[in-house]
Amino acid sequence: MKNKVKRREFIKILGAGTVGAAAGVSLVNAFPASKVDSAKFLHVNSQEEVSPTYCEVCFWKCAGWVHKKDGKPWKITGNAHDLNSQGRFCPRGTGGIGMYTDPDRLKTPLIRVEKNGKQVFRKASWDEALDLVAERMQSISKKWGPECVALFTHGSGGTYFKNLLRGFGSNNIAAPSYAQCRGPRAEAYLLTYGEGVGSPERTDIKNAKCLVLIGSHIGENMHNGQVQEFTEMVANGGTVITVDPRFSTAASKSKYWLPIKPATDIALLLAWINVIIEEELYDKKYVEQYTYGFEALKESVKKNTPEWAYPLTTIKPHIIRQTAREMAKAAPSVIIHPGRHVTWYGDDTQRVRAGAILNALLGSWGRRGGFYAPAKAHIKKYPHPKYPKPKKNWKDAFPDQFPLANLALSSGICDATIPTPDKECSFKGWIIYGTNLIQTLPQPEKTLKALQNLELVVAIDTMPAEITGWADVVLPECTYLERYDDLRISQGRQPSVALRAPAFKPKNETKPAYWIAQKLAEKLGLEKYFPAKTIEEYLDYRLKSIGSSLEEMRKVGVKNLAPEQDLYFLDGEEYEFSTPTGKIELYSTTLEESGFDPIPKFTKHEEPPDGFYRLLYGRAPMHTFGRTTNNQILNDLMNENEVWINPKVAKEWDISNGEYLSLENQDGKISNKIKAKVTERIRHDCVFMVHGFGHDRKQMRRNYLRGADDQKLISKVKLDPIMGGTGMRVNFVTFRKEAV
Ligand SMILES: Nc1nc2c(c(=O)[nH]1)N[C@H]1C(S)=C(S)[C@@H](COP(=O)(O)OP(=O)(O)OC[C@H]3O[C@@H](n4cnc5c(=O)[nH]c(N)nc54)[C@H](O)[C@@H]3O)O[C@H]1N2
Ligand SMILES: Nc1nc2c(c(=O)[nH]1)N[C@H]1C(S)=C(S)[C@@H](COP(=O)(O)OP(=O)(O)OC[C@H]3O[C@@H](n4cnc5c(=O)[nH]c(N)nc54)[C@H](O)[C@@H]3O)O[C@H]1N2
Ligand code: SF4
Ligand SMILES: [Mo]
Repeated sequence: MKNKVKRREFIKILGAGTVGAAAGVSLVNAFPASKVDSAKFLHVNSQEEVSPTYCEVCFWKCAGWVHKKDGKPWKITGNAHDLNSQGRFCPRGTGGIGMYTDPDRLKTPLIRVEKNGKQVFRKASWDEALDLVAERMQSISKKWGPECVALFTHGSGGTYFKNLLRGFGSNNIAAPSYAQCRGPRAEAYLLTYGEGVGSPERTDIKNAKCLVLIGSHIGENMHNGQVQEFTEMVANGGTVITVDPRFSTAASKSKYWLPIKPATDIALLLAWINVIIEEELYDKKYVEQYTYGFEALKESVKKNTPEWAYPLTTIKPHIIRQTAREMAKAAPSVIIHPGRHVTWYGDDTQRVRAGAILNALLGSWGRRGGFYAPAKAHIKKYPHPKYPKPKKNWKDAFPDQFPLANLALSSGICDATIPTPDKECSFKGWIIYGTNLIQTLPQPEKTLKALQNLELVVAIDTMPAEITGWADVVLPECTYLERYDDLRISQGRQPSVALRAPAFKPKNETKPAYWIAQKLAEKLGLEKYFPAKTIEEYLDYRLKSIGSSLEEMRKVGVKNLAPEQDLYFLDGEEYEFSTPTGKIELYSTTLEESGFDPIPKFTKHEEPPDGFYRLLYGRAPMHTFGRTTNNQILNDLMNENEVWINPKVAKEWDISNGEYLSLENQDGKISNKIKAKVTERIRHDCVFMVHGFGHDRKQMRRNYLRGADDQKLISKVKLDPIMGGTGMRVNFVTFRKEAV
């Protein structure tokens, strides 16, 4: 197929406000101590108003209250009845007001036009912008079928666009939180236990006596409820074992820090399994009753002794034995944390499975201080007609690959948009909701190439993020503080429901996602999929099905739906797991059938060449990816990232602490300038930086060229053959003293 699309140029979006015009005082106060229920103060002061919300600064979705004083934003606090937040917000959540006040926000719909031979955006009315989107979607549908329009989504408002796209006839809906994040974990637990760990995770951390963190950097990874449970566990004297090439915040709270050589975790996990089996430290009764394939596992790990693992991992054999015994001593109140962002080296499903197997040997699934059985909320959906059945889906572009992927791969859709000699590209239109694909997907040059092959690119965002510069149509959403959204329905020890209601009127011409999707549906003749006239009607219907109402939820914000019950297995309780054998599969029959190792094995990964260091990345407590770096309140706390370098390495390169330099990767990709942080807290064979910095769009004036973007250096990935996750820690960098 000839590419008829005119080459898409990046367009800058001109900002209007003045830098620094946003609300002044820093509202940030990490975990403010107040556990007071703000609802009680509803009428204390006539100038103070509160309205319920759940936070959108990350996807933990804490419920809280937005406070206004004299109609102006004041602060956000936690809802005392909310189990996700325990009544306290994290620093990012309290800084959420900065999303609303950001002067650089998108303000009006924009359409790409050509002016004097140059592509520019012109302001458009909602009607014009949505007419154009509808017209192009219909034209793509006529020529290639509705399935050739894909949706990328991350965030609450994505729900309505999913509904729209399914009604349109496509189920090509992908989130980066699968192939770039949790996908391998979802599949590894499904293969082993027949179900996933969910979000918030079903880990009973507060009752655990021993917690093993493989990379998971709790504390920097600031998922509120989890951090609070971690703190409680540590305060109660629980043992933490942290495996991380970097001395993370979690490592600083640990009894054992195992500074493992990156990319060798499977070797350590197999050695632990070996010790637990050889020293007969496993839960015999549990293993016999609930698991399948123990003998095969025992045989398979015979050779994986601590002595075997030592030269691979650099962790001494006696430490491997000691830590295995610590776990066994705490069993079954022990958790090998399943991780969250687990797309590291391409063998990620197998690594997470090795941890899942260890949990089974220690008998922690279904046990207090291990993994509890979460209760789920049952809330009626608003009825709508059946969706048409799509004739094809993204998997058709990869007939022999990733057999066990259960969700669409965002990176896969990107690949299937670039035509190759043997394959026509399948996608002609992208609708992008709340995900900055340029910084989010690895191999950004591939993303740019795909963008050139599209007839329609729509970006629905709140900020002029990188991705919006590549769109044909930019649709400005109002922030979460200016809109209703679908209910937050959480699983957990108790299921719960939370309401987000607008605290402020949408600024400028911005609109909520529900409104945008519904209007677009009307233009496509798909209004039957949005039968509720307004979101208020939609929410009220759903809430009435649990005996509540929109009116009540506006007052209480959160409802916990049932008392805690049946969190753990009763002693010897019969239980059928949803796996092919009905047991916890130490030996995976599904993996065997699909031609993969039924028991995880260690394979060696490529090592950095001389003068190069493995590039690792992670989180900072006060930021969520790139979505908060332009937020004044959070930018005040951290306005650039640094590259962590071991002092020995720094000495070799004559790099001093605080010096600016650039990084260059194995393919000659060069980063923006970044400050060196010379520290003993990282191994000599790797460097580390926080993801989400290094924006290069002038329209975001506060984060422009602040720090470096790790994604620019991720030009290589290793795909997980089981489910298509993109292993991203396979890039090596060296230093360029002359910073660019
Ligand atoms: N190199 C590298 N890549 C990574 C990661 C990494 O650590 N390093 N992490 C991976 C992981 S774990 C994940 S989950 C993904 C996350 O990837 P993304 O979810 O894409 O994260 P962001 O980069 O923050 O992009 C969010 C976009 O949503 C916009 N936005 C914020 N609020 C709203 C809203 O209310 N409405 C709308 N419409 N838009 C909004 C922001 O302005 C921003 O453009 O990235 C993955 N990719
Ligand atoms: N503040 C904040 N919190 C967040 C987010 C955020 O953006 N900001 N994002 C949320 C999201 S979507 C996700 S998915 C999670 C991600 O949070 P996690 O799941 O905790 O992230 P990881 O990438 O697994 O962990 C990064 C850690 O892994 C270490 N590491 C790197 N390579 C290796 C290795 O080979 N072996 C071992 N053992 N360790 C290694 C790094 O040094 C770093 O400490 O965080 C969530 N929480
Ligand atoms: S953990 Fe923090 S940023 Fe995430 S939802 Fe909760 S308060 Fe918001
Ligand atoms: Mo993630």
